[in-house]
Amino acid sequence: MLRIGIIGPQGCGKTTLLQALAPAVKVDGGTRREIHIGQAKVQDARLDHLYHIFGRSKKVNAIVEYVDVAGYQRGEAKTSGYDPQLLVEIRSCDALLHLLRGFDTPGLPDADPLAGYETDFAEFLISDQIIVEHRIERLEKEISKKPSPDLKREYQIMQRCQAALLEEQPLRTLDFSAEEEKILRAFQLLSLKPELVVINIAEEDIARSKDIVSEFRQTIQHPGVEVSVACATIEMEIAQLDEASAREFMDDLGIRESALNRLIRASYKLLGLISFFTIGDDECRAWTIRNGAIARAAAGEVHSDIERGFIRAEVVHFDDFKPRGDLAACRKDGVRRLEGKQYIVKDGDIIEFRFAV
Ligand SMILES: Nc1nc2c(ncn2[C@@H]2O[C@H](COP(=O)(O)OP(=O)(O)OP(=O)(O)O)[C@@H](O)[C@H]2O)c(=O)[nH]1
Ligand SMILES: [Mg+2]
Repeated sequence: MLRIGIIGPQGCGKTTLLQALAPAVKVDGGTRREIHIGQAKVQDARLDHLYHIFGRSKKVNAIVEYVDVAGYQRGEAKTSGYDPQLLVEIRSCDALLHLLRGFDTPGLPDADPLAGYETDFAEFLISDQIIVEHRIERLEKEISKKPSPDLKREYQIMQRCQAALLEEQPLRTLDFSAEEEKILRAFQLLSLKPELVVINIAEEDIARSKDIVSEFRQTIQHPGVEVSVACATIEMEIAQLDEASAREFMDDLGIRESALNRLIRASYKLLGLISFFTIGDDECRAWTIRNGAIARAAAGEVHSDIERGFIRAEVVHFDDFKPRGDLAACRKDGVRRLEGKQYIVKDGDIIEFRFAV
């Protein structure tokens, strides 16, 4: 399961946001610091439609997993900086939801999300630089002892990284081949991770959301970084209400849509994930795979037996299904067709696997 790390300066609202995103938070004990993990449902109007049309008893949404690696109790965190252990935890995440404090808190400096971002940005670059430099030193030694094409190639990649970092360029802005990316993945470099910046704004700033985002974007123009806003305390309240009360609460505050669904969808995209659907005997279900995955891998998500015994996949895209509303009609019109195991699954495919075990 791919994971998004909720990171950001002390008191920026990480724990509050995680609770809003995924109320059922599991706590991993055992380590020096607690790690909070939450699974958020990915709302998907297409799945809702299928569930409605097919009338199955259960609907199963795709999920995104979030982790609040800081896991401090309130007020326990250090005033600034990320300690080395915390950076190790952040490195193990697949993407980052970088939360910034945009509201004032007694006892903390005035809210300055831009400054907060720049501080973290600099710290992450330095941390990457240290890793890259160590690796370069190490490779130089190894190459001088026993040179090999693999070592030399890695050396070149690391030198490219080093040059970029010295120019204060995050690594995610460089172009790497799939093979180079694979080599780099082992080093878990922070500035290579896709990042979603979320400014946690004060309740009274909700009406100014758009301006706040565009101000931020004007100053910080890092490619590969998305910017968004949310008000974590409000979102937590909305998440705890039933649908009707939530609607009323949002109307009172002049909020059209909860930010959570938007954030979850953005997170999903950030991780490079897409959904395909299955219509089972008793459930309509959305499954998650990486963008670019083949039908056989999709089968493996559902069950390892289906992957092993894969024969064919019968596929129709949701957009072709919707106007017809019936699988047989889709087949008749040729939009529902058989695909082999190498077929590249598209976001929104409705798939029935044929397999033999
Ligand atoms: N006004 C306002 N207060 C917020 C918001 N989000 C969080 N807070 C408050 O800010 C304080 C810190 O929130 P936490 O969620 O504990 O922040 P954190 O990032 O987990 O903090 P550490 O784990 O200590 O780094 C709490 O008192 C929250 O109620 C927000 O959107 N608006
Ligand atoms: Mg916390």
